[in-house]
Amino acid sequence: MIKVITYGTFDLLHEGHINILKRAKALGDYLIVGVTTENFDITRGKINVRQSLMERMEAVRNTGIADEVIPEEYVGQKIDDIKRNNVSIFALGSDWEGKFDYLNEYCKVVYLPRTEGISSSQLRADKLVKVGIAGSDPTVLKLVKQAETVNGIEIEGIYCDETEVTLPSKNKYADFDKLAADCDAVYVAVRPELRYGYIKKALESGKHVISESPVAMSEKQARELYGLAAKKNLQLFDSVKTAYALPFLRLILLIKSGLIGEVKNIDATCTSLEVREWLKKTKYYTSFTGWGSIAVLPVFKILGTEYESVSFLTLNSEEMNDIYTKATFKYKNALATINVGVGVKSEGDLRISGTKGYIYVPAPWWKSGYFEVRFENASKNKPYYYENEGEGLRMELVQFVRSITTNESNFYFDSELSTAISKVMEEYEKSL
Ligand code: C2G
Repeated sequence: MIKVITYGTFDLLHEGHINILKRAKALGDYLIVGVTTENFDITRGKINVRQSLMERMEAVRNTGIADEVIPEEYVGQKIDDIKRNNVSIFALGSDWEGKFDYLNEYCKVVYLPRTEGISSSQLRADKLVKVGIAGSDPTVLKLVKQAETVNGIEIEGIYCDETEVTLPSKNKYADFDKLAADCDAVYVAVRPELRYGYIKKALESGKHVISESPVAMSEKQARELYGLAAKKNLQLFDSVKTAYALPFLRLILLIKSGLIGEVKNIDATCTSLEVREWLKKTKYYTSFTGWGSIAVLPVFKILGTEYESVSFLTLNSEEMNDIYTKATFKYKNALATINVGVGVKSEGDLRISGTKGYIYVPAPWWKSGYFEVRFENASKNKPYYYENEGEGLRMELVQFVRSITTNESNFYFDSELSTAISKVMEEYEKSL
């Protein structure tokens, strides 16, 4: 029996894919199709895949052409698959001509003609989401940069009434309503106390929203916004980038798997020395409103949002309110402390302590691709490394486009988490 193997992402399965599968199958008697996993695609620079691995594998299976469908998870797997399955022919589209000649050592390599005029990228680009930016938070520049790497998203223009960052030379709008009217979605990067108003306006005019965190300064306002989004069938994304970053997602799963036992304490520190003039003018966007959402993320993701109480200690300087805040959460069976500062510099690390061991994430933990699981018996310590392309923001944009086009809910960051963050902001304000 002649076994043939081929690989691909097979996102939004189209005629070109079906043709290649048929051509590959015609080369032998038995066709194995390797479908790339999300992680493997990310490491090879393909980040805007729309469908999940399950959906893509199912679509390939449903063609009825493949005899076996397997996931492709790592570099070098092709060699493994060929050897293990006794494969005679490796086939791939002509766009890969020459790239897999090294496999000739293990089987015959065939490049098949590619179907012209159709591609997954084209299909993805058909559903273009136009995004308008409101505000001048420094993350605007990061978002514009990341948006360039994500298919299906386009920055339409920018509206800003106060600016200290050099904004990209995109269409400038003098009026927010006009910007919203020209877009499908709005990215809200105004000061914290103004966000609720902008988000509400955008949702009311039927636009999806991605907002810097917190989305509102009270629980009630956050609930109102999410209620409005649900009613209008719109997406509202709370943009805590770390929540979408692969290393952080893996860290949470490791903890849930019980590796360090029951989590009893979390210490998270986030600081930066920011010299922005308008920080001095506002009672907001100081340490807690600026860093609180990120610092509290591991706490809420690991211990949940049902804490029993929270207490705050805040330092002011003559120039600025809240140059440093320490917040301690008391849970039924655990504690957590977050330290945040914009006027004090400290080690921005994260420690998660459990009954069997602990996890140490070095500074800056919110974008670290590395962490260590440590035990009493240090010989059992283990390091973990992950790709962190785009610091979570890229994956967030990918999910944002996916949620808009498929109406899939935001699995990384739900409205309850976002609302809990707004609730903490409210409690912080009351403590002042
Ligand atoms: N294809 C084609 N015609 C098109 C589009 C794609 O023949 N119009 C072929 C590709 O050449 C490839 C297969 O369909 O053989 C799957 O394409 P993709 O889903 O784009 O996956 P790709 O990134 O090419 O994955 O390591 C190699 C990869 O696994 C191949």
